[in-house]
Amino acid sequence: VASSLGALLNEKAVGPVEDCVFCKIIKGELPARVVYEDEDIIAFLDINPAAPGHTLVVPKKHYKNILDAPDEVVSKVFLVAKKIGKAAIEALDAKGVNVITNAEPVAGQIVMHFHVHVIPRFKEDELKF
Ligand code: IU
Repeated sequence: VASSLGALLNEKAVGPVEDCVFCKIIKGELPARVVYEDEDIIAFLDINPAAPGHTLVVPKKHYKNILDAPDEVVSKVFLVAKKIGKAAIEALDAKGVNVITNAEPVAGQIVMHFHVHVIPRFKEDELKF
């Protein structure tokens, strides 16, 4: 019982985190250009896009990053990222996409609410990842 209780209490999801900009977007307290939304996930355009159509896919529950999120949340986020990548190719005539996530500041994570970047790529862009 102790170990199963411990595991249950170790659930990392927390309610909306004060001062978390993505929690505020999810609660509708900050505006965002939303491109997809369902019960668990929201996706919106990055405010500082690396390329046109750069989208962030975000679980509505707050997890710090991919390392903290349960597998089913990670799966859902990446499935939505795939859908958005295909939509970017269709709607924006992108030629490919980068699908990336940063975990921890040392890896470039700035917003500490798990998110996946979908970055449409165009033949003429010169981004390096
Ligand atoms: P990172 O993986 O944590 O480094 O990415 C954070 C992204 O969130 C980055 O691309 C920002 O431009 C983006 N962003 C945003 O879209 N809206 C915001 O209000 C803030 C950051 I703060």
